[in-house]
Amino acid sequence: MKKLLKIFTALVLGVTLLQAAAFEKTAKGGGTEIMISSDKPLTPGNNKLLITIKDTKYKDAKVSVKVFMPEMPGMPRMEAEADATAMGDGMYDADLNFSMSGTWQVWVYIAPTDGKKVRIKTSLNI
Ligand SMILES: [Cu+2]
Repeated sequence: MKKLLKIFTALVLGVTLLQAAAFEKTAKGGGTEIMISSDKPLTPGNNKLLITIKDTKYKDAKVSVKVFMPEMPGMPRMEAEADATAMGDGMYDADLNFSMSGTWQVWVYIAPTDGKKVRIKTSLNI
């Protein structure tokens, strides 16, 4: 019975963790690492991205995100930008509109209160 309870608890925990982030990706740049995640699967249109910065030296940083898709045959360059909202504990929320499906370049800017601004480049598929 105890064993069953353990298995059940593990299952519930597992499902909870899965629901916690439908999308997750780490990216590195400027000597630091961030995690980009989303509660919901990414879709064309509005998405809320959560940026987690582990490095405590960026605790009170201003974070902004630029996403873009370079020009494609018969299609202009597409771009969206957002200032992220600080949620505490190195977490930042950014609302971004991805105007179509495909591969998007993601540039995350971290501007510490004191020191050099950092840019982290990555990409994601929608
Ligand atoms: Cu495109």
